[in-house]
Amino acid sequence: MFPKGFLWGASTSAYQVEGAAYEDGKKASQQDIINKDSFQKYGFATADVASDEYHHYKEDVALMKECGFSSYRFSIAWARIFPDGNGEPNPKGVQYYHNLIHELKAAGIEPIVTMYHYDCPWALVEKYGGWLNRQIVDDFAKYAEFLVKEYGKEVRIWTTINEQSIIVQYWTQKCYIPEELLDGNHNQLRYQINHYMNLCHAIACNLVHTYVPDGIVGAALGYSCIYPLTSRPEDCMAMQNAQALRNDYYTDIYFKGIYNKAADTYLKEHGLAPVIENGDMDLIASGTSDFLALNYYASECAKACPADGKIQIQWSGVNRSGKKGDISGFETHPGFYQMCKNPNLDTTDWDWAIDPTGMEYMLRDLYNRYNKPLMITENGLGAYDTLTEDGKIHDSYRIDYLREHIRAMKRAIDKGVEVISYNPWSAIDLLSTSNGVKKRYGLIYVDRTDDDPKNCARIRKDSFYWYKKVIASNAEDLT
Ligand code: BGP
Repeated sequence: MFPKGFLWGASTSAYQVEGAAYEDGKKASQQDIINKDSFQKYGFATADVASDEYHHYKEDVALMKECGFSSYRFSIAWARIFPDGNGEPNPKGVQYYHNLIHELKAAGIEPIVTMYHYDCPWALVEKYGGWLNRQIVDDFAKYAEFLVKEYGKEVRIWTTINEQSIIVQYWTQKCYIPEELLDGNHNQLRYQINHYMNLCHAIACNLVHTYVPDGIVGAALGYSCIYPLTSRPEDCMAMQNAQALRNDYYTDIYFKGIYNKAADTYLKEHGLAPVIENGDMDLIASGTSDFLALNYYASECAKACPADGKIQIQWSGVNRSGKKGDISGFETHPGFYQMCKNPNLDTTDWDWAIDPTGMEYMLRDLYNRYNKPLMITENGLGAYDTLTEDGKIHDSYRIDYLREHIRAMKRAIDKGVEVISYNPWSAIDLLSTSNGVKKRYGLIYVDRTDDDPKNCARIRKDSFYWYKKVIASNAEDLT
């Protein structure tokens, strides 16, 4: 059974919903630049308008209230607060989030705030390369301190950095990385960026603990449980290797303050390990997390692979077309593991394996190992939706997906796992990180296309009405 007071809601991120990319003093983030490029190359929408939540936030909060949300997870755009990344705060940007938070609180909705969701201010990229430079740790620290002091009276639940593991894997979508670093010889930088993020995460945890009296804080991690392709011992070992490098490498930092040994050894053997300065590990160990927030969409599968060959990370696992099977290959670490398709699972049109049981597996495994409360801050089905002539969206496929994942979460809770909240992706349709706006996740439809933002009218999908019943019954009624 879901406990009384369980937080139900949904999730978004700033650059994917807000729009108003250059309004009221905001300057570009790296996502404004990356998404302009994706528009040119693939025809995916830019972040200029996105879902225009900046202008629709009152309407959106009213819809969340109607649906019964008791929480809403959103992120703050660093470049709206500090347009130049550092220096003077932008009063209008600061006010926008006060307005949003007040609107939510007045509707009885608890804000769950993410400090950083892929959108480094472009000014810092221009100044020193953004995340490629250790200087960002100082600027992030100032930004995080500003946030907790400014909003800490109203915001109790904080997540620090969104999806470090996914930033490592898909660094060009999530960070601005100059062309000349993409030839495969600079993969160490992925782990260096991650190290800077670990420092930032620890600093942010300490800030919340210092300035937010009843505050709780943790990272939001993109997490897939990993199965072995077969029961051959070699595949099972490869699964353990993949688990170490893709998952434990992050969770061991958050909860134990150490780099996972197997992953660290592998990275050192291949010249990929980050440079660590004196005092870094002490700082990391001091910034303990109160919970782990999980973004779970799909499980993964790994198999053994020969020791000769090249490390393949760049462009692995990307499907841009939205046609099943059109995937650009699989991450390979020769002699360690290779990711592969799980023949037992159906996938979305973008080749993400649909696996509700994986949610239960993940929750039980993480709780067994770390014994800390868990939150689901993302989970959802990216799909093509059709707006019918009479203005409806019949997304039964999304309802099926969410229902089975809620059931899986319930099974984990019934076996003793402490889960605090469920915030599927996404509250409303928004700009996908990899596929424009035609890949939709929302409970609420946003009427726009990749090349035409139209008026971004909001329309409740069938899943909205279904989720409303789920919340009202604390998930007793999932029909
Ligand atoms: C997570 C991100 C989100 C999001 C989601 C779906 O990795 O935290 O920002 O968009 O995945 O991914 P996509 O948009 O690429 O379909």
